[in-house]
Amino acid sequence: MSYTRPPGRRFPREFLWGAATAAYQIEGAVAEDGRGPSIWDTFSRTAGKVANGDTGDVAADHYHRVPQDVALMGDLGLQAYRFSVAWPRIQATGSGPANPAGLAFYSDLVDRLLTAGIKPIVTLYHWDLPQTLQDAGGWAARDTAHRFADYAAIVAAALGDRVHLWTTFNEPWCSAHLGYGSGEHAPGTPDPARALASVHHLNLAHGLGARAVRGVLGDVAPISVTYNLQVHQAASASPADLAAKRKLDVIANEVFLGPVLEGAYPEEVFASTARFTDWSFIHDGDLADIHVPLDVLGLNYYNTSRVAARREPVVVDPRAPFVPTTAFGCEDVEWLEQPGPRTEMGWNIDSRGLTDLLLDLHRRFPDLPVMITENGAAFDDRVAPDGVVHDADRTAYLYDHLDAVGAAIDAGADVRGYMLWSLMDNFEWAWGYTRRFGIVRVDHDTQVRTVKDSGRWYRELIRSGRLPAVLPTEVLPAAPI
Ligand code: GBH
Repeated sequence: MSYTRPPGRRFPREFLWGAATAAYQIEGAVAEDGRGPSIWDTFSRTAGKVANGDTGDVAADHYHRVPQDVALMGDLGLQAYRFSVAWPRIQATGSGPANPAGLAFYSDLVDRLLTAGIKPIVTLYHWDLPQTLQDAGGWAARDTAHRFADYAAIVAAALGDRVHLWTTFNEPWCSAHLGYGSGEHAPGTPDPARALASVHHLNLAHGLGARAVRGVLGDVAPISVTYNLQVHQAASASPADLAAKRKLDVIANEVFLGPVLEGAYPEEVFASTARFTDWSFIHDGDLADIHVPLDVLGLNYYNTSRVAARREPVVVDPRAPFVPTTAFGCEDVEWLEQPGPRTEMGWNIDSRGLTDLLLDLHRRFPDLPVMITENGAAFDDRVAPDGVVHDADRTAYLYDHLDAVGAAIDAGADVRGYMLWSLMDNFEWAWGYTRRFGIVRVDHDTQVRTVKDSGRWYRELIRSGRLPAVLPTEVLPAAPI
């Protein structure tokens, strides 16, 4: 009897293959050409906040290496490149006239990408708020949303129709919940009332920013927002565990999806957070401003979590000091250990969660196309004697997740592309340079770039547009890039 291998997965012809980065994580040059300080400069220089005291002062020195980095993207065969614009390069203090040198940097990058046949996908905000705006209240201050709209209009006017897709925000959950909830990210000041005000002002800024971009470029300007929607799996089908899952879905996901895509906050959140705020920062007309039609929903996906209702009744003393957390008002919910393998971040590997998420979104928003704007993994890369990183673990992670994307597409989900995180090793926020997500290795002393095995595998995947039926155990040796 002969066995025929399944042919593997062929992706749609127009499916965009790319890779992603973010300004503070790769650029360096933090005090050059008029760039002002951001909250991440301040945070990374505060003792105890970032591993090893690392900062983005040099990062991958991308600011000085654009020609060679774009050439590298071309060698990898990328069809799109997702990067972010550093607000403090454009407006050093977050308001006032544009800094021509900052605009010139991104304009040159966009031109070089287009010359190389690579579509630019621009994120306007990937966490580097100008410090001056933080001093005036940061995202907890309503005015920051208006400042963002001004900034968005400036960038839209400068880069114009050369941009393939605009993204207002990368993971506003992180800005609000990690910045003001757990304190793991800048500004690092746990305060649930300010966190929830920040949620609303980030939503407002998204709406005003999207309107500003369309005000400059017309309604044809393609606009998206990127969320790290969290896939909470209930530990059982009991009503209590399902309610626990819903409570976390609301505080992590629905506070963004609701207003942005449906025009309303989920009612439950007002009760579950009443101890912290009365939500009076929502003004008349805000929800109409926030609820703008989007062309694409961006999704960053890494892992899943398992949740349950606590067995013991939980009594919360309203006068007790706030215990830093990202799950405001969810003291009665507990996280359970996820089984299975983990990446170097300690995050579990669960590619089926991505298929489930894509299909849930497809059922709920059938007309809204999705793009995977980040997916990837940190592993303990070793440089082999031949000078290359044989990162079979990363390739396997990418393979499984692309297979999960393919499964969702086959079941009807409209997924337009995949931006791998990340193009190159970089400043991994609170982990500094101790974690590596790149398909290109960066030697953080010499800045030398070396394509890893996963990068060569990705190049072949892009070339063929086909995910093989099985992951080759030997990941494309020879053929150095
Ligand atoms: C993204 O955020 C960022 O956009 C990017 O800049 C960053 O470099 C990249 O990911 C890698 O970190 O509760 O232990 O199960 C990732 C946001 C939020 C994803 C927390 C994982 C749950 C971890 N992350 N989340 S856990």
